[in-house]
Amino acid sequence: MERPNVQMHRIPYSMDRLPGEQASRQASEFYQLVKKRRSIRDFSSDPVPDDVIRHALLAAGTAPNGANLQPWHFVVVRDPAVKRQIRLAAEHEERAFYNGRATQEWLDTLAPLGTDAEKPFLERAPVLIAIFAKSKVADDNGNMRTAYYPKESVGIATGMLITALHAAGVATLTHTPSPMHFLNQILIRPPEEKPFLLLVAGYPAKGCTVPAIEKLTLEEIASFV
Ligand code: IYR
Repeated sequence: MERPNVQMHRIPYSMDRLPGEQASRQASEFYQLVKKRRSIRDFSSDPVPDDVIRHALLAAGTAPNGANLQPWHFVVVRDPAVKRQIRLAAEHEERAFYNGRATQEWLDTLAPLGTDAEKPFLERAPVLIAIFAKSKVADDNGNMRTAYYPKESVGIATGMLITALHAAGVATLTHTPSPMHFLNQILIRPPEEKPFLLLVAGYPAKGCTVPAIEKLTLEEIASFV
């Protein structure tokens, strides 16, 4: 079948070519910034400015994605009553996880991190961002179209969101109670939006601690050919 002539209008694009030394410095400085990021579970209830959340979401929305269909939706939850509903539903799933759904191998792997089915941070943290991946997106005429690579796209956007929040001094926790379809019910999202992740955002509480973990070395995570 012949393809219709629907080529998009094109515009020029260029990037400033940084001198080598400056590029090295900026790459190194970026690494120094992101390596300080840690997932936390002990959140302060101090609020995060709306403007910070809004800009971090705008940054996430610039992520590369399948056919520019932008198959994501972010629900920012600050209402204590809604946070409570989410906590209760998540803890219900987590109890099933810790009391039988998870394999013994999985539980053994998690044991050093000290996690359990109690999720008080879902109420205490000032912001929860429920992230949905759309399997279908509406086109200009309102017709539903298949989205391509939704999980990859939303995964990249989520990474950018986490990094943008970290750069603004906001800590996060990627939380994935499983299954997560209770988020569709509580947040009234349509079935073609699949809950991808619940991002908890806020500031570390006084006395917050994190596990003393180590990251793999460059040689361990990368090879050069
Ligand atoms: N979702 C559970 C279990 C859990 C799983 C992994 I993989 C983690 O890195 C951490 C926790 C929970 O949130 O407790």
